Amino acid sequence: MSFPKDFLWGGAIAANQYEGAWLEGGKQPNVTDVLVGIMSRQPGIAWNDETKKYELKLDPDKVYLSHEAVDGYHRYREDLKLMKGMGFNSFRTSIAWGRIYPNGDEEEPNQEGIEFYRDMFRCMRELEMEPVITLSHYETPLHLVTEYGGWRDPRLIEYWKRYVTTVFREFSDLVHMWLTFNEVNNAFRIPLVAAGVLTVNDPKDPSDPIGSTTNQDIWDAYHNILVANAWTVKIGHEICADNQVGCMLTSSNVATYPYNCDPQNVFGALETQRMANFYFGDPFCLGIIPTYLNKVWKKQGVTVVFTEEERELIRKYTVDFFSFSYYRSGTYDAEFEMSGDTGGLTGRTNPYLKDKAPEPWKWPVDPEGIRYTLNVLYDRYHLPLYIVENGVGLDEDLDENGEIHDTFRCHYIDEHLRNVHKALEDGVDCRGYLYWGPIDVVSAGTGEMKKRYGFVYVDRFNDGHGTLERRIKDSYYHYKEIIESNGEVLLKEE
Ligand code: BGP
Repeated sequence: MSFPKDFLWGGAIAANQYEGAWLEGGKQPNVTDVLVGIMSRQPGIAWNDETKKYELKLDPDKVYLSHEAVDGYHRYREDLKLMKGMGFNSFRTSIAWGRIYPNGDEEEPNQEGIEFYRDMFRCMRELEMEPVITLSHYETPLHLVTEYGGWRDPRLIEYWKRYVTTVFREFSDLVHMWLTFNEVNNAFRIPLVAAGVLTVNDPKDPSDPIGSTTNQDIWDAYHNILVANAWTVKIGHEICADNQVGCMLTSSNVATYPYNCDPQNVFGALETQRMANFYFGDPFCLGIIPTYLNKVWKKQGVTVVFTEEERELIRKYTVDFFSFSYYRSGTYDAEFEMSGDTGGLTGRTNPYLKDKAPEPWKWPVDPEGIRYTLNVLYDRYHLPLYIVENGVGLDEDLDENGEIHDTFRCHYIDEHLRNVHKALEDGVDCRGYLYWGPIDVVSAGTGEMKKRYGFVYVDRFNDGHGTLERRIKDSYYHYKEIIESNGEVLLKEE
């Protein structure tokens, strides 16, 4: 048995890490534009004591690489051709909300933004690649955050509905696969980007905006995002019957293993899975708001009330598929703090995992974790699954011949895909593997160029210099071979 006939093979990127042109074509800043890395706790905004509002104030000593990124805004045609060169039949990117509604709360969309994405999606279709489009990949317009506190304010539901209605109307002839909120289940770890939320009414310490964001505001954002997600499914289906709307959650922590069989650790692992993933996954996929949240809310002293109409909406408009990122597993031990970054929470070192990525990031490598994750998600939701992010970031330089021999990356992909295949044999309905990120882009977590995931190298560096020239790495040919054989080449070698 090989991979399914219509399996999606491709790669994934995001507008904010790829396009650059942060103020071109009518776009206004979004939340990632003010951060050097989404894990950073110091956004480039400052409190104005007169207006009692935050306003844009970038740090002149920092290099905001994402502002130019890898210039995808001007180069997507050539880049997409490079992707096609590997045989991609699908490609994931996001629409930067701020290209369509620059401040988020306008009545009318920005035509230039619409034209830009229309051409990009048309180009994907010409190259016979299925566009897989994220509606919000950490890209809430900054104005919505500084003016309203972002998703804590229910008015965002209306602005969001306007935005998604526009893009569904404009692009449903070209795009049928839509992902709602990228990794929104990171809401508590990185509230500003993942949940687009900030406490703007009387923040505790305005010089520490992220630290001043209250749990109540994050839960209000949770509430409003669940409602908005349901509206997205409803509107998407109404505008075009071919539209498939899925959620996108970081699911590295679905694979949270108890460190041992101590019942405390087993239950702790379960609680980590819940609060790192299922608290969003269950409402999105099953239409239910988990009852264990009542205890969490009580403990945190917050009030979260869904009206009967909202519950009904969430129950009725569940997603069509589940898409997710998987980078590594975590290991729960009650004695250790679970901490992490964009790859997920790790906890205690897992003694059974022998492999890890090289310095300096050293993310543990657990290919069997992807099989486990696929099985857990399928058992729970019985929905088509798409892996829309999996990959490895490496510190790479061209050798004396101008080449990059990224054997570690090839090995990483092989092992993960073999486990995807095992999950297929287990009976899981997994329909695609979109590698993160097939061309070097600005890293999400640390905002640098040095951390490269690409099959295609981009000449740009942490200090901002570089020609932006593209070069092919060894992994390009490797992935091409896998795709050409529909994965069979991996199974022969097993
Ligand atoms: C995910 C994000 C991506 C991405 C990837 C790798 O969390 O959805 O945007 O970049 O992680 O993370 P990083 O770039 O920090 O290595």
